[in-house]
Amino acid sequence: MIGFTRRKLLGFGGVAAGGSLLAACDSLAHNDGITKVVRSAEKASLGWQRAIGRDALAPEYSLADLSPDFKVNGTHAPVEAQYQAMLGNGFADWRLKVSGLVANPTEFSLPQLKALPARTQITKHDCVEGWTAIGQWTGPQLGLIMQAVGPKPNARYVVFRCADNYGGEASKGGAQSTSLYYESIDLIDAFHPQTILAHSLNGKPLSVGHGAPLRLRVERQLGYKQAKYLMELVVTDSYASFGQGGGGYWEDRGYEWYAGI
Ligand SMILES: Nc1nc2c(c(=O)[nH]1)N[C@H]1C(S)=C(S)[C@@H](COP(=O)(O)O)O[C@H]1N2
Ligand SMILES: [Mo]
Repeated sequence: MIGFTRRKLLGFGGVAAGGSLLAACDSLAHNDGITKVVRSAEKASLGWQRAIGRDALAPEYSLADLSPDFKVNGTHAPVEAQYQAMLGNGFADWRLKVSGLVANPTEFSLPQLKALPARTQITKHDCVEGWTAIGQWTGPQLGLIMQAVGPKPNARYVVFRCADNYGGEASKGGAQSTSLYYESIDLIDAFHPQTILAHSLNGKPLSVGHGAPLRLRVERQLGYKQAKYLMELVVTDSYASFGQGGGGYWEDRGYEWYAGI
């Protein structure tokens, strides 16, 4: 296993420049399934590789700037039986499924995702409701996952399927909504260096409130894009057939699809 310092330095850019994910993480190299996936991803097509490099960064902060209390918003604890069962089992049965327009559909366990080179970033979360909070997020770059599964040339978006029905909590009126939370971003944001699948906040595994076991951080966009309780990533050429077609739970209710800060 690579050391912490090297792991910290190995951003997606570093991996891409080195040309090999295998060199980046020895423990993954011992996993045959992932080795195969990663090898074939190295023959990726130019179509999606052009998306790499449009990487103006959102501001990053220091440890001294961390908010003492990072508010929990939206779903606080998914009521869905499937989620409750996975939580009860410490997420041992949870898998992140990656499907759609990819060369190698793959399922990642939490230990596998935690073994990948990670990025740690201290950023400001900005909710449309008017509050902000600064937190330190850690997890593998989505670009690394995308490189492993190999988007097909016609791939344009990544759709994030979540475990929670936002309206399902009693405090929000019970089963008023029948649609699970979802979000989508384009491949430019998917390959942005600050777009990570975070498993930790402020150095600790995500709490249920903040989206355990895994959530999206896409730092140039607003709070509602930061999908919690990730279950599945679908790579697609259009998000029209998901939810009500707006590209996300709140987009279906009138919010902007590109929620730039
Ligand atoms: N799955 C899911 N993701 C979600 C939400 C939600 O209700 N469900 N709420 C969104 C909104 S509006 C915000 S501001 C942030 C809140 O994240 P936090 O609870 O970690 O502060 O998550 C976003 N992602
Ligand atoms: Mo929000």
